[in-house]
Amino acid sequence: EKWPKGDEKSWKAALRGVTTESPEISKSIVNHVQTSLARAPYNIDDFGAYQAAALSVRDNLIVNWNSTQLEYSRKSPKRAYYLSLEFLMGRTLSNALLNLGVLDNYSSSLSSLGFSLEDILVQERDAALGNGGLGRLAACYLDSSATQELPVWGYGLRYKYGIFQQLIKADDGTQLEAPDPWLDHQNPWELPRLDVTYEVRFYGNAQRWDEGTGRATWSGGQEVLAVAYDVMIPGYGTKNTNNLRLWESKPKRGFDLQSFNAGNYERSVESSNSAAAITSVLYPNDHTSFGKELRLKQQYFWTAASLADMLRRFKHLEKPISQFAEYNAIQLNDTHPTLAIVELMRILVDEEEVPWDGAWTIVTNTFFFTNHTVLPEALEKWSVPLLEHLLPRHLQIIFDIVSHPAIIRESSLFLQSVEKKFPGDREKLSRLSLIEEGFPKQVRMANLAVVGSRRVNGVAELHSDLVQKNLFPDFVEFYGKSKFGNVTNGITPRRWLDQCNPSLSALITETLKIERNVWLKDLYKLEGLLAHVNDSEFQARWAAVKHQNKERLALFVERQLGIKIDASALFDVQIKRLHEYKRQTLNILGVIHRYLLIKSLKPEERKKVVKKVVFFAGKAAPACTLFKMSTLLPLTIRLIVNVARVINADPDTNQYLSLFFLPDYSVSLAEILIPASDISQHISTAGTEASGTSNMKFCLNGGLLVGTVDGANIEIAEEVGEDNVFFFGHLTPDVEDLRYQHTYHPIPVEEKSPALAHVLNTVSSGIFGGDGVYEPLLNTVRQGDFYILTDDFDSYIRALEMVDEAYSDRTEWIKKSIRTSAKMGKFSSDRAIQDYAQEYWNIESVKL
Ligand code: RUG
Repeated sequence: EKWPKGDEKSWKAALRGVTTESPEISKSIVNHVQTSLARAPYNIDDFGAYQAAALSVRDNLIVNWNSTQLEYSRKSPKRAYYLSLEFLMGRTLSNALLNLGVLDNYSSSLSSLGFSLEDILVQERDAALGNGGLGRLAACYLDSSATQELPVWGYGLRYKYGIFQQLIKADDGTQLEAPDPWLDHQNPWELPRLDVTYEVRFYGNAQRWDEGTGRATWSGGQEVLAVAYDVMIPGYGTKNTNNLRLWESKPKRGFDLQSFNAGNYERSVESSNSAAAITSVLYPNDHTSFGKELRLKQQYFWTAASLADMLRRFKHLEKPISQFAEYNAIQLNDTHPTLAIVELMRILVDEEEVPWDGAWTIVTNTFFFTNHTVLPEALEKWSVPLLEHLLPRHLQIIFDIVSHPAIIRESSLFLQSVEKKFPGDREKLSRLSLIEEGFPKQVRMANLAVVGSRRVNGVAELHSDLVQKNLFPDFVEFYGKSKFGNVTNGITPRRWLDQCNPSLSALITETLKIERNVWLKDLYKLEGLLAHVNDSEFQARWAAVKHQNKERLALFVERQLGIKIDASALFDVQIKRLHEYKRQTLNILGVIHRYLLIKSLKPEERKKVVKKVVFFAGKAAPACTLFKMSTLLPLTIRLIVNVARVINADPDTNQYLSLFFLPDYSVSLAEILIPASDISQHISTAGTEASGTSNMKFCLNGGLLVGTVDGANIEIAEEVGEDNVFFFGHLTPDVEDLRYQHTYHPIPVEEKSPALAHVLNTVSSGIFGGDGVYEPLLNTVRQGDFYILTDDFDSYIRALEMVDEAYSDRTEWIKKSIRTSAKMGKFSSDRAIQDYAQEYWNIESVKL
């Protein structure tokens, strides 16, 4: 495209501050073009205009940020800190414009300068410092905390490279990974705080003083500098602007001058490279514990810097250290930050000279722990020799916690009761232990997190139940039930409705006859839509918005993949990380089943088929490495891509069924896909998906849900009514029995599900290419079938048939869609964050 686009006169007027619309905004944009970007006015492309607009918005955020932080300092409220290794923020500009209430003003200013806001917004790169649900949840919680005016800060790492960029190889459909250098262009949303730094130690020696005090001195080893970068988090419709502090690692002493002078250049920069490596890249795996030293370094670096920062802030209050937990609550987002428990003990005992028991009381009143999965492979363990090498003092403290008198007292009491109940049950105690016996011994981070926290929660009712019954039953017995709770996840309606679906938001505001900023802050107000379900004009407008969003997606796909899509077809979407338990394989096998069925019909019969377009998107953890067997997930992507190639090219069927794998799934891509879905798939094996959050996003945007009785699907159905959800499959209590049966009394697929057997054989026959390449994937279904696809396939197909049937009655469908959206109040992250604030952290809002 050619630029400059605008009219020179309007730029000059803007500079003089004499434009008719929002003169201050136009002037500030043009000023930033000239000063911050050092470009002549008028001489700017879309990206430059984005940068200038972002810098201008940032000026407002900074003012609000400063007032908020000043107010927090003045009022000294109890604060909460959200420790998360991942914050999947996505784009910021549109969110900041919305929250500041200046969207229209910027839109008109930009347009007077010759730009369209829409073109400007897409210039921004996603901040993708996360893998999936866990990181996006953290981002939603920051938005809600600021909106609820709660004094909450996030702490994370400023990775130089976020989640990898996913490319799909054109010839065979395999996933390729490329780095995501998201900071290559200046990041306008962060404030480098080069003066806020802490030294973090690794390796070295821990010397105990004497056994009595439990104190020690830790010295030597490597020292690395943590430098703070602050990201401003504006609340919606309030001036309150919270902070997300991200740490970058830097060498403490530049480079080694001695080696340099001796001519050994490489040696001279070795240690500075190793320091910088700590925050260089996000680990692209969720649900796997890797045991890699660099990952452990990340975890300690981040928790140590964050705690030092909190301590410094607390000291400004000039309160006795014994009151630390009265002023600070720290939320552990999964086990990743569990070392913070040990680090706070170290600070209190070694540096603040607090007696051990007092320190332990402070610690166990400060921390709260959220578990996000019951999958055993995700539970983090660190080997004792690795800990001893990297963090010798922390290992001592962990062993001291194990033999801490109070714990010993309790456990011997507990042991006595166990003895009584289960005579001779030594296994129970070994299950409770922080240390797992073996070669080498391992520290169980989840057990440590439970022991060191005041309360523990899961992320949906079913999950929290499984956390108590399956994951930590011995701890429940040990501490009693009251230590364990549930906070069902939530999503921010600002990004996941108003921003991604402005037409629906406008229709809702008009229909409810209340201000947008009222229902966007009190999502239960959506229930008011129920009064309009039978209004045919409203139904038509609701349907028109959905259609418009489908057209938008169709256009996006056409631009990306060059294929036209019929927006009147049923849009069926599954977007999430690729994982065996999420069962993308079940979905693609279902698509093949549908294809074969349509293919077998006579041409006139085909016309009765419900037209459908199926979308997949999601990244697979790179199929690794020297140490770990590669997974079959990339093979699932390959199968999807190659099935898509065949069926999209089949003239017999392609008007009735088409299939797309959209590469490089991201927050921004989700913002296009979610408003466009008629139906979305949440089909994990029952009992495996802790919650899921995209299910909530789809439903909020009037998409219906096909799913298993799992995670938050269950609570969604409770809210919207089971007749508005398409449930299928075996229930959680059946799964173990079925797995047992697969191992000891296997029934051949041909017998269990002839339809599935036919699909598997078709793939084996090679019609989707691959020369036997899919056999390992198919064999996981034919043998073992850990995720019970063979048991669920027939009921899955029946659920999809019911979807077709329901979709054929378009008026009924629209009613279901409206009802679903109307009942999503519970799933606002504002509700979730209030649960944490009241039931866990005990913090209150601070009004500016
Ligand atoms: O898999 C879970 C999702 O079910 C959940 O909705 C999300 C947020 O609570 O967290 C996901 N998760 C779990 N991400 N990583 C893990 C394990 O570390």
